[in-house]
Amino acid sequence: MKRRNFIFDIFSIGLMSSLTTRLKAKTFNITPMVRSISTWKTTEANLKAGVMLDQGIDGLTAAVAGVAIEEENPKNTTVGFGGAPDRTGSVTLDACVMNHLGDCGSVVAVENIVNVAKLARDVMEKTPHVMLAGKGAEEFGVSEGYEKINLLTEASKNEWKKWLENEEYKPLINIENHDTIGMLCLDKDNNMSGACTTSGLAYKMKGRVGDSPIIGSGLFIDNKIGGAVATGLGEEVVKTVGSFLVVELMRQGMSPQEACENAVNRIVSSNSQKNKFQVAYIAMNKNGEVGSFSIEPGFTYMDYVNGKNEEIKTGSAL
Ligand code: SD4
Repeated sequence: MKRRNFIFDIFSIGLMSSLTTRLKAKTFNITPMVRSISTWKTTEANLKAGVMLDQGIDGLTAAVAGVAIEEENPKNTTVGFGGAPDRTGSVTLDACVMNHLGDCGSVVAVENIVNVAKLARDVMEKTPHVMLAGKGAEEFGVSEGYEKINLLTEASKNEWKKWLENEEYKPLINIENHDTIGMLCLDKDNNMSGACTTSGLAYKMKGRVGDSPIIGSGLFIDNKIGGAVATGLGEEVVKTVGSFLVVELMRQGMSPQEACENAVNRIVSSNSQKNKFQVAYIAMNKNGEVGSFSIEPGFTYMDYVNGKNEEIKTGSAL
């Protein structure tokens, strides 16, 4: 063999083997367990899902029932009924779900319907589509028997009126104004599903859509690897397809914690904005290991495992 070819062959063998190492998906030795995690201090919602998982209910049903608690909670001004309106005074909701089969459903900018994660599930299971937006989503909901109700509570209306006095749009993000719920559920069959539901950023422009209903941004599940959900400034999550990124990093061998840190740091290092903002991820792999990380301090998430539901503080990049 000529020396040049020999060197080329050695190089290509090396390249091939490093490629196959890199492309080999992570495998897990599974110990059966159930676990649910959800963004922010969504105690009741996570407990609901966790108890359902302990009862043997599947992950998707548990996740949709869990997040419904926040959708129906008028005090949570970032989700469902009582959510803060856009700057014209309309409450518009975004949600999505994804199951262990890789099926997904999403609804975008829906008015007058409270349980939009369930509606996203109905889009997934009862229509030939993945996403329905605005009036179309609302009409589909009504045809499925969802009740139409005004989502704007007196309290949210009053806050909006106060906001109108200066009309300063500052989506400063943290515990004070962020409670979007994203939830991941690992069920007794070791299947993972998730849901994400929000009213988006308070006083957003009419028609604005964030990351939460976008599969891969607000939520992503790959049942061979695990799942991730995002909360925070959706514009920044969308730019890096954040939840998909976290799952892909886990596929390459990172722990959920390492993957969340990596995805957050990617936003921090490529950030063109000078303003402060929050983005946080939570993730779980097929072994039931979890991780979480945020840009700004202050983010917490709920963790239900072995019958215990606890609030966990996360580390942050800044
Ligand atoms: C959005 N990511 O619409 C959502 C907002 C959020 O807690 O997470 N709020 O950008």
